[in-house]
Amino acid sequence: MLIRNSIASDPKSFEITSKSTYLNRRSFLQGGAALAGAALFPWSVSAAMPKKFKNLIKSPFSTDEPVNKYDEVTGYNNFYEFGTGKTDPMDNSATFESRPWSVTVDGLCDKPGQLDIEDLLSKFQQEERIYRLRCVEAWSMVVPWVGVQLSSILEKFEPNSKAKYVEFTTLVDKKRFPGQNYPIVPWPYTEGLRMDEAMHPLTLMATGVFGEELPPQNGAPLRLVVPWKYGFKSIKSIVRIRFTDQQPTSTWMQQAPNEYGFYANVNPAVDHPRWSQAKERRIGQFFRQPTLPFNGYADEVASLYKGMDLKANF
Ligand SMILES: Nc1nc2c(c(=O)[nH]1)N[C@H]1C(S)=C(S)[C@@H](COP(=O)(O)O)O[C@H]1N2
Ligand SMILES: [Mo]
Repeated sequence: MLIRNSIASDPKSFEITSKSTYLNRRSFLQGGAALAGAALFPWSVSAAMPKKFKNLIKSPFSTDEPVNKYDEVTGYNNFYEFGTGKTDPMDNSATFESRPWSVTVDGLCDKPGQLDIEDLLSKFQQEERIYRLRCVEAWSMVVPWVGVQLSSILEKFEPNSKAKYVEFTTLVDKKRFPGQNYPIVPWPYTEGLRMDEAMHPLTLMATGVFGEELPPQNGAPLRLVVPWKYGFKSIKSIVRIRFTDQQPTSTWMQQAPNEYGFYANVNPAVDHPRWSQAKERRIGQFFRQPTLPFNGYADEVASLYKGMDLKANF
């Protein structure tokens, strides 16, 4: 995601250049931090070890394209609560505490309540789903997410027939999210889905990546993954889910309504006002490749938008 006034005539080449430098810096920092930790605080090393999932089932929805490297998925991120640079989320999130954590689920439903992260991890089947993540900035990655089908979470709260949309909200905490001390975007970060999009079997509430619980930079302890939409729909570190009859106004619609619409379906045929959407650069590859309609999930989701003008509803 780019802010309106940033210099972005060619976001792709800009990003590729910055990538190799940050990856080198990353290995250096990792080595140094691990050494210091081991010598001074032997216990803190094991405390920081991410938890591995047991009994993961593999999803039939997974793509068989090669998965991006761990350092790419966790070191090249958009998470403005930690800063706007691609390495800021990794660099500024090491001490982020994602426990305890609970999500308020309310609005137009018969059983409003709380979703506790420990319950989500222990009482719901965790699946590994390898999905493409396609950022509106024209880069993409293939990510082995772990998570729970969103519909199986939402139905426990019994949304009623008035619920037409679901709104998601990220935590506000200026201490834990240093970026929130600056008016980068209007806080809290918010997103929304139509009810049928939220209940679609492809929509995942991610709890992990690479078989381990999510690191903070990828949205710990839970973040949305909507594989046929641009990455910005996949809101991180969620604290509230609200059923509503009004179309939610997402953060990016507030920030730049002419650039970022509510639907945000990956659409190579509709240009972003400042660049073409027709191609993408898979992080780690040199040549650009064509972007697929609905990010390659047209067979599964195109019917949700039958009869809609996708140029107007971008
Ligand atoms: N709360 C919050 N969620 C967010 C963002 C953000 O800045 N804040 N950035 C979005 C954007 S633009 C993208 S491309 C994806 C990136 O997810 P990743 O860093 O796990 O690849 O997160 C999305 N979710
Ligand atoms: Mo993005």
